[in-house]
Amino acid sequence: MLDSAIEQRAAWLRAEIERHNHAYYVLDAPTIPDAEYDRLFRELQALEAEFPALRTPDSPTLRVGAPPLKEFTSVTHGVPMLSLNNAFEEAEVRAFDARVREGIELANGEVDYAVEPKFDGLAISLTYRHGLFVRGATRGDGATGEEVTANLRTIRAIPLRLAGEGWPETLEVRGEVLMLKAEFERLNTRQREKGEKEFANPRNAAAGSLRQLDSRITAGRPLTFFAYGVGLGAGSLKVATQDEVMQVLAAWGFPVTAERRVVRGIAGLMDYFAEIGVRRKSLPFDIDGVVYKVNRLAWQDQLGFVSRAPRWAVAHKFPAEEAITQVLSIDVQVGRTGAMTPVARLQPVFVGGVTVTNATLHNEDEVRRKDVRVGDTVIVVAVMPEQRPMRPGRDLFELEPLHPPFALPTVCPECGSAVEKPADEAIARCTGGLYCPAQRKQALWHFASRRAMDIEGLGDKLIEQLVDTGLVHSPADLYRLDLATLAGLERMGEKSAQNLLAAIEASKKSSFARFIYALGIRNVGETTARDLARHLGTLDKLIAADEAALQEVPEVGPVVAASVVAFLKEPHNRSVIDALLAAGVHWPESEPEAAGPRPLAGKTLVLTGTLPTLKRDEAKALIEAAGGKVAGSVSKNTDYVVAGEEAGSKLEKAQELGVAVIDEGQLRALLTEN
Ligand code: 5U1
Repeated sequence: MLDSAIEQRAAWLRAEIERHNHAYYVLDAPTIPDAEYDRLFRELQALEAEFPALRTPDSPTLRVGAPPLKEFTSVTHGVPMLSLNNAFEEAEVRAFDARVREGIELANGEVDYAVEPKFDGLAISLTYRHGLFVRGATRGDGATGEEVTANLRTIRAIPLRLAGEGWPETLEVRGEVLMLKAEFERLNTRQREKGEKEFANPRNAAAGSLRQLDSRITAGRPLTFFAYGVGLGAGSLKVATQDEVMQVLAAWGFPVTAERRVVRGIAGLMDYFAEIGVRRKSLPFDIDGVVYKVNRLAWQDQLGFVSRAPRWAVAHKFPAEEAITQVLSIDVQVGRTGAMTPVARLQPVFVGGVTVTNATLHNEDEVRRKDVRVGDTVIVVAVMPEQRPMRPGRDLFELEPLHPPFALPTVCPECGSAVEKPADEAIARCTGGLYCPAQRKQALWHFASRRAMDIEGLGDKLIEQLVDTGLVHSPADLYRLDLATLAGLERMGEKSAQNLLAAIEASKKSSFARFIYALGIRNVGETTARDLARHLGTLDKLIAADEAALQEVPEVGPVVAASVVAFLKEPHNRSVIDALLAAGVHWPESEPEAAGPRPLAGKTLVLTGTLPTLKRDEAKALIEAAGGKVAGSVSKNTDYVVAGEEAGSKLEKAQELGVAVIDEGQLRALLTEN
């Protein structure tokens, strides 16, 4: 049994500590010296340690964090958390105000708006039952978020028990968790001193702190909170305006910003925007705009929502920050599929809360269009050609640019293979698919996949290990792995290693079609690989085929033909193919498809509408067996359009281009010609 004097003392300590927390963290007006606060806190901790039954869910000692969670659980918000529509220009704010006035049918007069800064933090929802904080969650997708109660308990600005009276049985309070700029600087100094990673900006620091499974870490981070609205329970507040909602929240112990106001009409909104814009830098927290809300709650109800955003509120955002810097070099990055992306390396510049050192330039055409060059001065990356470094030209009176226009390299910077850029594509690619280190993991994954060489047990994680440890550079290296090496890998037992070796061995016996597919040639899927295998029969013939010969294969057009030729022309790929054959990869020899009469050889046909007796697949198979090709669309290269019932735009296109249109009977006649 607990002594009631001890219970009373614990209750008094809880109330006293929380009173000081509120004074310090919410009102920013400390009432006792830190040492005295610490003494009260330690006394309560000692009492709770001795008499665990004293621990109540609103005890301030819980603010030091709890043992780590395994994972966050997801929770459904009682009322969805809304998002805000954005306005960037005055015209958009005017349009918002006009929609509001139209929605509430206010022909004359102006609307009062409750306005406040738009905090650059993380939106959260706090649930109180009978005045006690019971659950806190992140916004998530608005309908469900992650439960972060233990972490939110550590934030001293969040009341664990509501002050005042008149709160609904269940209350959801919405607001933003953030880190004050000064606290952020102090935290980064501490991180630096401890040799730990610094945070890029207060928002990242707040997000990283809130998403900790170990709330003891969150407890050590200086987070704060501002309330700005009510979810569940809003209906039972006895108030008529947004401004009164904020006053009620403040009375219940929540921090609300002192920067909020009620303003009238467009002029009021624009004045407030200008005022906060001027004071933005000196505010203690980061903001990315201001929020305008129709003040009268009855009008808010009348206006309602469109999808997830209220019609009665809008975020007026500040323009994105800009900074001027210099292009130091333009490098080329090779992606997993061989796509080459030019990237500008910049003189590091701090903008929008992060240090920018690189900027993607998307593709070569984009670089040319913007004419970005080394040495150029850029606003993050809008080019300022007038400041381009120049040197005297041949003609003494003219200057010429110091650096030439950007051009992609003709060979891949990662592996030295040739670069291919189809005329009608924006993206250039490295052709060394089997060999290029940038494409290695993707190439191996594809090579081993079920429809390719079907190496069971060779998944993403293992490929990652094999490549990262330098054991495998190309698919041919797979066939050199031995039991001791594999069994020595992390998370790989002897039995799994044996199974994998058996699967690699079994994959040596393949088919020509699978082998072609496994090479991962761009634009060559499983069906095309089968067509190529069927029509060419041998690897030698495939390698010897030029683009024209390849286009003889049904379904193979100029794009596929060019990809195949580029891939097989690349010596690096050829050596990997040779190594695969030398390792024992093989398939039954077959002759190219028996040569019967081929009345449609070299002809391209397009099928449209419903034919009287032949299904689409049957017609296609008959045409291909007769040596013809079936294309998906009509062009001037089409020889015949085979039209059935309800033929559509393809028929019109054929007539427009003067392509011969035939019916099923005429098709059958063509098929039997010799
Ligand atoms: N300051 C503030 N930020 N903010 C964000 N108020 C505010 N209100 C919001 C959101 C999403 O939503 C209400 C309009 C529901």
